[in-house]
Amino acid sequence: MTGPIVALALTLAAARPEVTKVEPPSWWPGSSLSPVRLLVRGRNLAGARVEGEAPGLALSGVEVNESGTHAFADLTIDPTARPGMRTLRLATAGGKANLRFEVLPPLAREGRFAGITTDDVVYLIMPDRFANGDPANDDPPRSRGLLDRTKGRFYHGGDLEGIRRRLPYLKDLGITALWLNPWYDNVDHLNRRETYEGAPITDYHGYGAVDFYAVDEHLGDLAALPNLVDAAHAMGIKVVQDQVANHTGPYHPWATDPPTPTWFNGTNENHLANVWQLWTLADPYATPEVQRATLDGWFLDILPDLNQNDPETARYIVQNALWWVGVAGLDGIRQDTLPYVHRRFWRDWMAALKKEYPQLTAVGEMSDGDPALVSVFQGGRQAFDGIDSGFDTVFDFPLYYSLRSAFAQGGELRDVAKVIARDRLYPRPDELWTFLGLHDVERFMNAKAATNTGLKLAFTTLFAVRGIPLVYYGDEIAMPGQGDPDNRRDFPGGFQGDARSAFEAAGRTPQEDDVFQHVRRLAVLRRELAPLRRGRTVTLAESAQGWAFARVLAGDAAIVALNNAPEPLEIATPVAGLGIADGDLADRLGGAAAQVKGGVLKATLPARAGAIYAAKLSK
Ligand SMILES: [Ca+2]
Ligand SMILES: [Ca+2]
Ligand SMILES: [Ca+2]
Repeated sequence: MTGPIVALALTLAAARPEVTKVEPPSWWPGSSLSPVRLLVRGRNLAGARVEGEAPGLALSGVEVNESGTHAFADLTIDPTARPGMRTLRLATAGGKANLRFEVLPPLAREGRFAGITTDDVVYLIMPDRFANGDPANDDPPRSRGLLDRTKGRFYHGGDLEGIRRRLPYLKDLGITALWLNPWYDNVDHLNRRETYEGAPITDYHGYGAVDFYAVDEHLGDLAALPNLVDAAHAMGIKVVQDQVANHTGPYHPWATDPPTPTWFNGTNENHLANVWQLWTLADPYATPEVQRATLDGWFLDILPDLNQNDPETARYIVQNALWWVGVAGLDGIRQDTLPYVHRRFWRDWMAALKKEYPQLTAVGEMSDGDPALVSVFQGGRQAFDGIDSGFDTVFDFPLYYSLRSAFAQGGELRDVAKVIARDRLYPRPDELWTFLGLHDVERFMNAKAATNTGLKLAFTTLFAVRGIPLVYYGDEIAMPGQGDPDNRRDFPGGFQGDARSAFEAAGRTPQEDDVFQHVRRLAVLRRELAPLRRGRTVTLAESAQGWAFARVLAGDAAIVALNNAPEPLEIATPVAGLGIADGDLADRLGGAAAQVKGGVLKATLPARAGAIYAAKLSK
């Protein structure tokens, strides 16, 4: 017995340390975040210490986890450190391992980190499904066999370079900001943990990160990203990254080898499943036990839930967000699954981002139809729990449901007005991100009563009500699609061999071009009429299928009149209180003019149509 044990001990003592990953791989001098907390992954790191020096860098306080697979250390970057690759050395009793780290030149702030405002029109793209700019990465050597355009849940070949090449299309449409679904590296093989009808899928959608510091090889690489961002900025288009702080993909290396024992809420073998009880998170009477499965449970019972109460995990996530913004020059962050992370963490996360990038904005996904619940997650005031998360804004899911109901499902327009009437619940309702569709819901055109006319009227409403309008790629050409993944079809003309290109007028069907031209016109109007972007809202008249409101800014107003009935609607609404003088007002959407006489605006709207009248105010 004695012999083998001695031999094993000798083997362990002699095991050489290895470093396989350094996170973050780079940083820049002069950052408000200092020191940088390094997370080094490898093997045999027990007892590691820093040896030698690297110019401009100081590494200290190395801590290694019990299994010797992860080391944490504080890295201080001298403000005068010159850009370039550095090699630091970790030494153990078993030997030495190099650790590579790059000092980057900080990006110029001019034209970057700008934040998304009510002046913007945002366009959401699922990068795999929009345009293929680089066929060489369609079926990459390291992840062969995941490409199949006939399958909804396989990669289709779209990439960052494809988006870059289509920027002129987006510019022409009137888009000023892009939100891209996650570009993190996702698993290089089939996802056999999440199956449909017994068949495995791929993580083409990007929400299953296995590396938070890399771009998926199907979409491009770390060079393609700033190429896209810089080209977009040069055209006046901002870029928003989709980040996921709640969970990792099922195949992230941490799932079987966490850096700390409490890195996740539970383990692969022993964890709670998420029960989606969102309302409990804003229930003033709820105990932590009631909320636990919603905050700490694993999505689909398979996505490892990050534990932001572990200070190391929290630092990792904050740094990761800062790193992407800093290396790519991003303007905003869309945060996935916002409510499933506790609000104290968001307060700290947001504060760290604002400290470095005061204009940067973050929008959170709080998917629920009740403004009373959604509004709790928009920062700017203390909520019932005493916490002001500071989180800039959230998506307006309540308005989305009402727009769909009124314009695609045969419902009433007054339900849209009723949602707006609850704006008092939000700290800043004007900054809500409004939308008709996105990647998680059935396409507008697949609803039971959807028509081109209804879609155009919905877009008119979207571009005229308060908020920051978001267009889901393809909705501007009335693209159809059922739920996930059929709602993520390839944009026609984005892929080699496509029979036609909807990126060009000649390649669009009359129905597609009809909607495209309408959205384009609305974007122009929004640019020309400042009240549509920045004006306060004044409700003028409401009925079951009629609605008139004004957006008022200084000496200007935009009067918006909407008729969702299948017959013409006569409207007569007092506007003298706004200071609108008598006379004719042209419909900037091309319809008949309205008459203001004796302080009353009169107009006849055709069936299912909207009008936007611009007016000067006398007071
Ligand atoms: Ca490609
Ligand atoms: Ca990958
Ligand atoms: Ca969680």
